[in-house]
Amino acid sequence: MIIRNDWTREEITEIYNTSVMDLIYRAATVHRAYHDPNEVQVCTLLSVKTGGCAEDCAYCPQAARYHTDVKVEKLMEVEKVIDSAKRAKESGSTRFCMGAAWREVRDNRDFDKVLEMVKGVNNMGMEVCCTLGMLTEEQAEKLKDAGLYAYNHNLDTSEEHYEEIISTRTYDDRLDTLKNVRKAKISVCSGGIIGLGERDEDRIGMLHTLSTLEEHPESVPVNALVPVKGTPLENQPRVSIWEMIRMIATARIIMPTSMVRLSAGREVMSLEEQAMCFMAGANSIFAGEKLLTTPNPDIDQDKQMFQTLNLRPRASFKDGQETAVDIQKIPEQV
Ligand code: SAM
Ligand code: DTB
Ligand code: SF4
Repeated sequence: MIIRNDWTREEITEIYNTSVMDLIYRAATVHRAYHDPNEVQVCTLLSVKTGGCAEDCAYCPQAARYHTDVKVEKLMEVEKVIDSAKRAKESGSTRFCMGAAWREVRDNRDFDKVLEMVKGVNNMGMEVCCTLGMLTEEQAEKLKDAGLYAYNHNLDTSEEHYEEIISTRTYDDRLDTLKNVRKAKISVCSGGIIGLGERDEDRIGMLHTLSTLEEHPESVPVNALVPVKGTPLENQPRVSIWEMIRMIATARIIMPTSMVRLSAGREVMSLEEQAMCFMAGANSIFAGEKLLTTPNPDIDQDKQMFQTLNLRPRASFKDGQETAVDIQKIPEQV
Protein backbone atom coordinates (compact mmCIF):
# COMPACT_ATOMS: atom_id res chain seq x y z
CA MET A 1 0.00 0.00 0.00
CA ILE A 2 1.30 3.42 -0.89
CA ILE A 3 1.47 6.18 1.73
CA ARG A 4 -0.55 9.05 0.32
CA ASN A 5 -0.21 12.74 1.09
CA ASP A 6 -2.77 13.80 -1.51
CA TRP A 7 -5.99 12.76 0.17
CA THR A 8 -8.93 14.94 -0.79
CA ARG A 9 -11.56 16.10 1.68
CA GLU A 10 -14.13 14.14 -0.33
CA GLU A 11 -12.18 10.91 0.01
CA ILE A 12 -11.72 11.40 3.74
CA THR A 13 -15.40 12.28 4.12
CA GLU A 14 -16.36 9.08 2.37
CA ILE A 15 -14.13 7.00 4.63
CA TYR A 16 -15.32 8.81 7.78
CA ASN A 17 -18.96 8.18 6.86
CA THR A 18 -18.58 4.49 6.03
CA SER A 19 -20.88 2.20 8.04
CA VAL A 20 -19.29 1.42 11.39
CA MET A 21 -18.67 -2.30 10.72
CA ASP A 22 -17.12 -1.67 7.32
CA LEU A 23 -15.03 1.18 8.69
CA ILE A 24 -13.63 -0.89 11.56
CA TYR A 25 -12.95 -3.83 9.23
CA ARG A 26 -11.07 -1.66 6.76
CA ALA A 27 -9.10 0.12 9.48
CA ALA A 28 -8.24 -3.18 11.17
CA THR A 29 -7.02 -4.54 7.83
CA VAL A 30 -4.76 -1.54 7.24
CA HIS A 31 -3.59 -1.77 10.84
CA ARG A 32 -2.52 -5.40 10.39
CA ALA A 33 -0.63 -4.60 7.21
CA TYR A 34 1.58 -2.06 8.96
CA HIS A 35 1.61 -2.92 12.68
CA ASP A 36 1.37 -5.80 15.08
CA PRO A 37 -2.25 -5.46 16.27
CA ASN A 38 -1.36 -6.98 19.64
CA GLU A 39 1.23 -4.33 20.40
CA VAL A 40 0.39 -1.03 22.06
CA GLN A 41 2.85 1.73 22.82
CA VAL A 42 2.78 2.89 26.43
CA CYS A 43 3.67 6.53 27.03
CA THR A 44 3.74 8.47 30.27
CA LEU A 45 2.94 12.14 30.63
CA LEU A 46 4.32 14.50 33.22
CA SER A 47 3.34 18.11 33.65
CA VAL A 48 6.71 19.76 34.37
CA LYS A 49 5.22 23.26 34.42
CA THR A 50 1.59 23.43 35.46
CA GLY A 51 -1.00 26.17 35.08
CA GLY A 52 -0.87 29.92 34.64
CA CYS A 53 -0.78 29.75 30.82
CA ALA A 54 -1.34 32.96 28.85
CA GLU A 55 -3.35 31.28 26.08
CA ASP A 56 -7.14 31.03 25.94
CA CYS A 57 -7.66 27.45 24.67
CA ALA A 58 -11.30 26.91 25.60
CA TYR A 59 -10.80 23.29 26.66
CA CYS A 60 -7.77 23.81 28.86
CA PRO A 61 -7.76 23.78 32.66
CA GLN A 62 -4.28 25.34 32.66
CA ALA A 63 -5.21 28.66 31.05
CA ALA A 64 -4.68 31.42 33.64
CA ARG A 65 -7.86 33.24 32.67
CA TYR A 66 -10.22 30.40 33.66
CA HIS A 67 -10.99 29.61 37.28
CA THR A 68 -10.24 25.93 37.62
CA ASP A 69 -8.88 23.85 40.47
CA VAL A 70 -5.43 23.66 38.85
CA LYS A 71 -2.73 25.12 41.10
CA VAL A 72 -0.07 27.17 39.36
CA GLU A 73 3.37 25.65 39.87
CA LYS A 74 6.80 26.68 38.72
CA LEU A 75 8.99 24.47 36.54
CA MET A 76 9.86 21.21 38.31
CA GLU A 77 13.39 20.41 39.40
CA VAL A 78 15.38 18.27 36.97
CA GLU A 79 16.03 15.53 39.55
CA LYS A 80 12.35 15.12 40.36
CA VAL A 81 11.56 14.76 36.68
CA ILE A 82 14.25 12.10 36.24
CA ASP A 83 12.87 10.19 39.26
CA SER A 84 9.44 10.28 37.74
CA ALA A 85 10.78 9.03 34.38
CA LYS A 86 12.52 6.15 36.18
CA ARG A 87 9.24 5.12 37.79
CA ALA A 88 7.51 5.34 34.42
CA LYS A 89 10.18 3.14 32.82
CA GLU A 90 9.91 0.59 35.64
CA SER A 91 6.18 0.42 35.11
CA GLY A 92 6.61 -0.44 31.42
CA SER A 93 6.54 2.94 29.67
CA THR A 94 8.89 3.43 26.75
CA ARG A 95 8.08 7.05 25.98
CA PHE A 96 8.16 9.89 28.49
CA CYS A 97 6.44 13.11 27.51
CA MET A 98 6.98 16.33 29.44
CA GLY A 99 4.35 19.04 29.13
CA ALA A 100 4.57 22.72 29.98
CA ALA A 101 1.71 25.21 30.18
CA TRP A 102 3.53 27.68 27.98
CA ARG A 103 2.36 29.63 24.96
CA GLU A 104 5.85 29.26 23.54
CA VAL A 105 9.39 28.39 24.57
CA ARG A 106 11.52 31.36 25.63
CA ASP A 107 15.30 31.32 25.58
CA ASN A 108 15.80 31.52 29.32
CA ARG A 109 16.93 29.46 32.31
CA ASP A 110 13.74 27.43 32.31
CA PHE A 111 14.46 26.27 28.77
CA ASP A 112 18.00 25.31 29.81
CA LYS A 113 16.47 23.22 32.59
CA VAL A 114 14.13 21.51 30.14
CA LEU A 115 17.16 20.69 27.97
CA GLU A 116 18.73 19.05 31.05
CA MET A 117 15.55 17.04 31.61
CA VAL A 118 15.61 15.90 27.98
CA LYS A 119 19.26 14.82 28.30
CA GLY A 120 18.56 12.92 31.51
CA VAL A 121 15.54 11.02 30.20
CA ASN A 122 17.28 10.26 26.90
CA ASN A 123 20.21 8.78 28.80
CA MET A 124 17.80 6.35 30.44
CA GLY A 125 17.04 4.86 27.02
CA MET A 126 13.48 6.13 26.87
CA GLU A 127 12.00 7.95 23.92
CA VAL A 128 11.76 11.46 25.22
CA CYS A 129 9.00 13.76 24.07
CA CYS A 130 8.09 17.34 24.97
CA THR A 131 5.06 19.54 24.48
CA LEU A 132 6.03 23.11 25.33
CA GLY A 133 4.02 25.27 22.94
CA MET A 134 5.43 27.15 19.97
CA LEU A 135 9.09 26.60 19.01
CA THR A 136 11.52 28.40 16.72
CA GLU A 137 13.86 26.51 14.41
CA GLU A 138 16.80 27.19 16.75
CA GLN A 139 14.93 25.98 19.82
CA ALA A 140 13.92 22.80 17.98
CA GLU A 141 17.58 22.21 17.10
CA LYS A 142 18.64 22.69 20.71
CA LEU A 143 16.05 20.15 21.83
CA LYS A 144 17.21 17.73 19.16
CA ASP A 145 20.84 18.14 20.26
CA ALA A 146 19.80 17.42 23.85
CA GLY A 147 18.34 14.10 22.67
CA LEU A 148 14.66 14.91 22.11
CA TYR A 149 12.98 12.11 20.19
CA ALA A 150 9.50 13.56 19.56
CA TYR A 151 7.59 16.80 19.92
CA ASN A 152 3.84 17.02 20.54
CA HIS A 153 1.99 19.97 19.09
CA ASN A 154 -1.67 19.40 18.32
CA LEU A 155 -3.74 21.07 15.62
CA ASP A 156 -6.67 20.38 17.96
CA THR A 157 -9.44 21.05 15.42
CA SER A 158 -9.98 22.26 11.85
CA GLU A 159 -8.64 25.57 10.59
CA GLU A 160 -12.25 26.80 10.26
CA HIS A 161 -13.21 25.92 13.82
CA TYR A 162 -9.92 27.05 15.37
CA GLU A 163 -11.02 30.63 16.11
CA GLU A 164 -13.96 29.36 18.12
CA ILE A 165 -11.60 27.54 20.43
CA ILE A 166 -8.43 29.66 20.61
CA SER A 167 -7.99 33.33 19.82
CA THR A 168 -4.49 33.94 21.12
CA ARG A 169 -2.67 32.21 18.25
CA THR A 170 -3.44 31.08 14.72
CA TYR A 171 -3.57 27.78 12.88
CA ASP A 172 -0.57 28.92 10.85
CA ASP A 173 1.41 29.43 14.08
CA ARG A 174 0.73 25.77 14.87
CA LEU A 175 1.77 24.64 11.39
CA ASP A 176 4.96 26.74 11.57
CA THR A 177 6.03 25.00 14.77
CA LEU A 178 5.39 21.62 13.17
CA LYS A 179 7.64 22.70 10.28
CA ASN A 180 10.39 23.72 12.69
CA VAL A 181 10.14 20.38 14.48
CA ARG A 182 10.36 18.48 11.17
CA LYS A 183 13.31 20.54 10.03
CA ALA A 184 15.21 19.60 13.19
CA LYS A 185 14.51 15.92 12.38
CA ILE A 186 12.46 15.40 15.50
CA SER A 187 9.60 12.91 15.30
CA VAL A 188 6.28 14.76 14.96
CA CYS A 189 3.32 14.05 17.24
CA SER A 190 0.21 15.96 16.23
CA GLY A 191 -3.49 15.32 16.49
CA GLY A 192 -6.52 16.86 18.09
CA ILE A 193 -9.54 16.77 20.33
CA ILE A 194 -13.10 15.77 19.61
CA GLY A 195 -16.08 16.94 21.63
CA LEU A 196 -15.32 20.67 21.43
CA GLY A 197 -18.66 21.34 19.73
CA GLU A 198 -17.14 20.89 16.25
CA ARG A 199 -19.00 19.46 13.26
CA ASP A 200 -18.02 16.27 11.45
CA GLU A 201 -16.62 18.54 8.72
CA ASP A 202 -14.17 20.00 11.24
CA ARG A 203 -12.93 16.56 12.26
CA ILE A 204 -12.52 15.67 8.62
CA GLY A 205 -10.80 19.02 7.97
CA MET A 206 -8.27 18.39 10.73
CA LEU A 207 -7.57 14.87 9.46
CA HIS A 208 -7.17 16.33 5.98
CA THR A 209 -4.56 18.82 7.16
CA LEU A 210 -2.63 16.14 9.05
CA SER A 211 -2.72 13.61 6.23
CA THR A 212 -1.64 16.10 3.56
CA LEU A 213 1.42 17.36 5.43
CA GLU A 214 4.55 16.60 3.43
CA GLU A 215 5.20 13.75 5.86
CA HIS A 216 2.52 12.33 8.12
CA PRO A 217 3.10 12.87 11.84
CA GLU A 218 4.71 9.75 13.28
CA SER A 219 2.12 9.94 16.10
CA VAL A 220 -1.46 11.14 15.92
CA PRO A 221 -3.12 11.57 19.32
CA VAL A 222 -6.90 11.46 19.30
CA ASN A 223 -8.19 13.08 22.49
CA ALA A 224 -11.79 13.10 23.69
CA LEU A 225 -12.46 16.33 25.52
CA VAL A 226 -12.13 16.00 29.29
CA PRO A 227 -14.56 18.72 30.33
CA VAL A 228 -13.09 20.65 33.25
CA LYS A 229 -15.10 22.85 35.62
CA GLY A 230 -14.26 26.50 35.14
CA THR A 231 -13.35 26.22 31.43
CA PRO A 232 -15.73 27.51 28.74
CA LEU A 233 -16.29 23.92 27.59
CA GLU A 234 -17.15 22.54 31.04
CA ASN A 235 -20.68 21.58 30.00
CA GLN A 236 -19.88 19.87 26.71
CA PRO A 237 -21.56 16.47 26.49
CA ARG A 238 -19.33 13.41 26.37
CA VAL A 239 -18.52 12.29 22.81
CA SER A 240 -19.97 8.93 21.92
CA ILE A 241 -17.59 6.02 21.56
CA TRP A 242 -18.66 5.66 17.92
CA GLU A 243 -17.37 9.13 17.14
CA MET A 244 -14.06 8.24 18.75
CA ILE A 245 -13.94 5.03 16.72
CA ARG A 246 -14.74 6.85 13.48
CA MET A 247 -11.95 9.30 14.16
CA ILE A 248 -9.39 6.63 15.06
CA ALA A 249 -10.33 4.36 12.16
CA THR A 250 -10.20 7.18 9.60
CA ALA A 251 -6.82 8.33 10.92
CA ARG A 252 -5.55 4.72 10.73
CA ILE A 253 -6.69 4.30 7.12
CA ILE A 254 -5.29 7.57 5.77
CA MET A 255 -2.06 7.57 7.83
CA PRO A 256 -1.27 3.85 7.93
CA THR A 257 2.27 4.01 9.31
CA SER A 258 1.53 6.51 12.10
CA MET A 259 1.00 5.52 15.69
CA VAL A 260 -2.59 6.48 16.52
CA ARG A 261 -2.87 7.33 20.20
CA LEU A 262 -6.04 6.81 22.19
CA SER A 263 -5.23 9.80 24.39
CA ALA A 264 -7.39 11.84 26.77
CA GLY A 265 -10.78 10.39 27.63
CA ARG A 266 -9.89 6.81 28.57
CA GLU A 267 -10.83 7.45 32.20
CA VAL A 268 -14.52 7.27 31.29
CA MET A 269 -14.24 4.43 28.75
CA SER A 270 -15.00 0.82 29.53
CA LEU A 271 -12.60 -1.99 28.67
CA GLU A 272 -14.86 -2.98 25.79
CA GLU A 273 -14.89 0.56 24.40
CA GLN A 274 -11.12 0.76 24.53
CA ALA A 275 -10.86 -2.67 22.90
CA MET A 276 -12.96 -1.37 19.99
CA CYS A 277 -10.58 1.58 19.65
CA PHE A 278 -7.59 -0.81 19.44
CA MET A 279 -9.50 -2.89 16.92
CA ALA A 280 -10.10 0.29 14.89
CA GLY A 281 -6.37 0.97 14.74
CA ALA A 282 -5.32 2.77 17.91
CA ASN A 283 -1.94 1.44 19.01
CA SER A 284 -0.73 3.80 21.68
CA ILE A 285 -1.95 5.09 25.04
CA PHE A 286 -0.93 7.37 27.87
CA ALA A 287 -0.51 5.35 31.05
CA GLY A 288 -0.30 6.54 34.62
CA GLU A 289 -2.93 7.87 36.95
CA LYS A 290 -2.76 11.40 35.60
CA LEU A 291 -2.57 12.90 32.12
CA LEU A 292 -1.30 16.44 32.74
CA THR A 293 -3.83 17.63 35.29
CA THR A 294 -6.82 15.31 34.82
CA PRO A 295 -7.28 11.67 35.85
CA ASN A 296 -6.39 8.65 33.72
CA PRO A 297 -6.98 4.94 34.45
CA ASP A 298 -4.57 3.64 37.07
CA ILE A 299 -1.64 1.40 36.20
CA ASP A 300 -3.22 -1.76 37.65
CA GLN A 301 -6.37 -1.24 35.63
CA ASP A 302 -4.31 -0.89 32.44
CA LYS A 303 -2.20 -3.88 33.36
CA GLN A 304 -5.39 -5.88 33.71
CA MET A 305 -6.61 -4.54 30.37
CA PHE A 306 -3.39 -5.62 28.63
CA GLN A 307 -3.75 -9.08 30.14
CA THR A 308 -7.42 -9.44 29.25
CA LEU A 309 -6.91 -8.27 25.67
CA ASN A 310 -3.57 -10.10 25.32
CA LEU A 311 -1.84 -6.87 24.40
CA ARG A 312 1.91 -6.37 24.69
CA PRO A 313 3.56 -3.00 25.36
CA ARG A 314 5.62 -2.00 22.35
CA ALA A 315 9.38 -1.74 22.91
CA SER A 316 11.05 1.62 22.62
CA PHE A 317 12.56 2.25 19.17
CA LYS A 318 15.72 3.12 20.88
CA ASP A 319 16.05 -0.15 22.76
CA GLY A 320 16.98 -1.94 19.58
CA GLN A 321 15.11 -4.91 21.04
CA GLU A 322 13.37 -7.33 18.73
CA THR A 323 10.77 -8.30 21.28
CA ALA A 324 8.44 -6.02 23.15
CA VAL A 325 8.52 -5.46 26.89
CA ASP A 326 6.93 -8.39 28.71
CA ILE A 327 3.94 -7.15 30.71
CA GLN A 328 4.38 -10.06 33.13
CA LYS A 329 7.72 -8.60 34.12
CA ILE A 330 6.26 -5.27 35.10
CA PRO A 331 6.48 -4.96 38.88
CA GLU A 332 3.27 -4.80 40.87
CA GLN A 333 4.28 -1.62 42.67
CA VAL A 334 4.98 1.53 40.71
N1 SAM B 1 0.95 24.35 26.10
C1 SAM B 1 1.32 23.44 25.10
C2 SAM B 1 0.42 23.45 23.91
O1 SAM B 1 -0.70 23.89 24.02
O2 SAM B 1 0.84 22.97 22.86
C3 SAM B 1 1.47 22.01 25.59
C4 SAM B 1 0.48 21.45 26.59
S1 SAM B 1 -1.22 21.34 26.05
C5 SAM B 1 -2.03 20.96 27.55
C6 SAM B 1 -1.23 19.86 25.06
C7 SAM B 1 -2.53 19.40 24.48
O3 SAM B 1 -3.36 18.86 25.48
C8 SAM B 1 -3.43 20.40 23.81
O4 SAM B 1 -3.01 20.74 22.54
C9 SAM B 1 -4.75 19.66 23.77
O5 SAM B 1 -4.84 18.91 22.58
C10 SAM B 1 -4.66 18.71 24.95
N2 SAM B 1 -5.65 19.06 25.99
C11 SAM B 1 -5.59 20.07 26.87
N3 SAM B 1 -6.67 20.10 27.67
C12 SAM B 1 -7.46 19.07 27.28
C13 SAM B 1 -8.73 18.58 27.71
N4 SAM B 1 -9.41 19.17 28.69
N5 SAM B 1 -9.24 17.50 27.09
C14 SAM B 1 -8.55 16.90 26.10
N6 SAM B 1 -7.35 17.31 25.65
C15 SAM B 1 -6.82 18.40 26.22
C1 DTB C 1 -2.16 14.96 23.79
O1 DTB C 1 -2.59 14.91 22.62
N1 DTB C 1 -2.87 14.73 24.87
C2 DTB C 1 -2.09 14.90 26.06
C3 DTB C 1 -0.68 15.21 25.49
N2 DTB C 1 -0.92 15.28 24.10
C4 DTB C 1 0.08 16.36 25.97
C5 DTB C 1 -2.65 15.93 26.97
C6 DTB C 1 -4.04 15.65 27.42
C7 DTB C 1 -4.38 16.65 28.47
C8 DTB C 1 -5.71 16.42 29.07
C9 DTB C 1 -6.04 17.46 30.06
C10 DTB C 1 -5.15 17.51 31.25
O2 DTB C 1 -4.83 16.43 31.85
O3 DTB C 1 -4.77 18.60 31.69
FE1 SF4 D 1 -1.76 26.87 27.44
FE2 SF4 D 1 -1.37 24.62 26.08
FE3 SF4 D 1 -3.45 24.86 27.79
FE4 SF4 D 1 -3.48 26.23 25.53
S1 SF4 D 1 -3.49 23.98 25.72
S2 SF4 D 1 -3.97 27.04 27.56
S3 SF4 D 1 -1.31 26.70 25.25
S4 SF4 D 1 -1.32 24.86 28.31
